[in-house]
Amino acid sequence: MNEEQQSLLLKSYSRFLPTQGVKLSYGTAGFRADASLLPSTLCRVGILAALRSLKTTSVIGLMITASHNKVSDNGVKIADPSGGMLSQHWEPFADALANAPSPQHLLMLINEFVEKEGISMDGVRPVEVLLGRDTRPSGDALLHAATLGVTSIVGAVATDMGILTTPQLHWMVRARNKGLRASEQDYFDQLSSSFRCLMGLIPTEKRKFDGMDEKVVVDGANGVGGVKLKDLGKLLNALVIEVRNSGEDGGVLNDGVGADYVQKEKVLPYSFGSKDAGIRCASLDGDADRLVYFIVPPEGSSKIDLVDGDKILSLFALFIREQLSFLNEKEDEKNYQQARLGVVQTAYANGASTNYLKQLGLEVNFTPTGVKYLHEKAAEFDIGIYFEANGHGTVLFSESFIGWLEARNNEISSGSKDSEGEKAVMRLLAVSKLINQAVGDALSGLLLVEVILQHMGWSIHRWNELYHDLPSRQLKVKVADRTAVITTNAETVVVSPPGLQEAINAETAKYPQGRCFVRPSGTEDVVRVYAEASTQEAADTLANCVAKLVDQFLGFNSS
Ligand code: G16
Repeated sequence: MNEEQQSLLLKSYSRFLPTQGVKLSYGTAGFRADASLLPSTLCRVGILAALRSLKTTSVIGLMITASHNKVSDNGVKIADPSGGMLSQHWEPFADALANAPSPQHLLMLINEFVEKEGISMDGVRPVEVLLGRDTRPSGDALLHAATLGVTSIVGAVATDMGILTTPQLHWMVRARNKGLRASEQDYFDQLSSSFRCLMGLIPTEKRKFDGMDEKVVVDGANGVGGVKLKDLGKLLNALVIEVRNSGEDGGVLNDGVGADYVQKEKVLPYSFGSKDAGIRCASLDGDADRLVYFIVPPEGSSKIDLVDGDKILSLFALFIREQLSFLNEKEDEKNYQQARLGVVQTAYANGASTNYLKQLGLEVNFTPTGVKYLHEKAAEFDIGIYFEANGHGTVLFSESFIGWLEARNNEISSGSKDSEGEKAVMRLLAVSKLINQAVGDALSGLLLVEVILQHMGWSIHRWNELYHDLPSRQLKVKVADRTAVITTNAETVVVSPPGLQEAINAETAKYPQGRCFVRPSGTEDVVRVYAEASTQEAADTLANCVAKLVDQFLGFNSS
């Protein structure tokens, strides 16, 4: 590293000093903490993003958001050249860099890492990092810190893309690296044109059907997603989107609103009530990478019928399976193609959803929580659908399958478009453009749900009846040190502290259809408890008993 480079790094170190006594770790989706603790972290993540850009000779993304966390928190997610999450083998470096206690330490870490990775810091290669932020008030200051970090690598350019949803930024990074147009307008154009294409392929007899409302009412979590959805909605026909909790009327981000609240608490978000009974409702999270639907019950109850990520996955799987079945009809030779379809879930997936997917004959895979794991697994298939129950997920198409669809679609464009095989080709290609290939995206997910419901001729009630969820309960437990919980088998088994898993097993065995696991959150300072059983009362009791066990083993008074 030359002198100019060293002095730039030292300058940025001294500009944003780390908070004494605070150790941050790269969690489920990057760093997350109270915003006041983060300027030095953002500056260092800026350095890391620029180094990643140097290493990959590609554009990298840096998104300033704390997603579903409270408004006073903030955080950062990093988008790799593919638009997916930062490669996991860089996470330890991110941890070390964020916690480097002195300027010498910072320089030493960078020197060692750069050498290990074979990164040449000659200042002649183009380095660009796209920066986005959500609507949090701390976003501006943290953007400044991140920009300083990026530009403390000689020759690096930090491009401010403005206030965006997380999936928009990931989409832009992917598009830029593919040499495609990558503005927000391009994103909206791609989503709206593929939506129109899919709507146009719906048989006319299915266009009007029982119980289907043209309107979907969406809770925007008082975050960035609501306003963006309004903009997108203006480009759509045949669908009316009413956005509430857009944050424009002073509501607080994620406070009694948003997908995380709706999914975990299973209650109505603010501004929804009995007037909405029976209507199709949906909720986005704070940075619009999660989506859940819900049905408002008749008057007198704040409880909802939740149509969660598992049901979205099931709906997508049904539709894609149907299209693939058209391609498997041997007599339609030109459109004959066998593609491997796989689905990916986590331990939070309701047991009833997994049974349902298996009954459909689908290959169901499990990974730990975190889209970085699910995404990686789903990418092994020609079409991989992944969803967390919390509504984070997407549908991935392999390059080779897209290549086949495109080639076949070009032939079809100049010929007939009558057979179901031909329509399946056009539909699948449009789905691959509509649904975000980089990361889970509530906006594109919502449009795909809406199109499929219309294609099936289904109301939200019909969709919700695909299977009946087993009653479940999720709780959070504050403990002295959540990192003391170590799990295995896709987070279903605790290996440390010793004895905790045995105690959970003994408790779970008391309940018919009981299932329970605990894991440390990677976004909040809590241990999460998930319990499932044959009745709601049993699921609640099981969750509460296991929460007490966690407290006994790990609470502030445990020895
Ligand atoms: C992030 C991750 C998700 C994960 C969620 C909760 O979502 O992207 O994959 O499910 O955190 O993680 P944990 O249970 O470890 O706190 P988001 O929407 O908050 O960025």
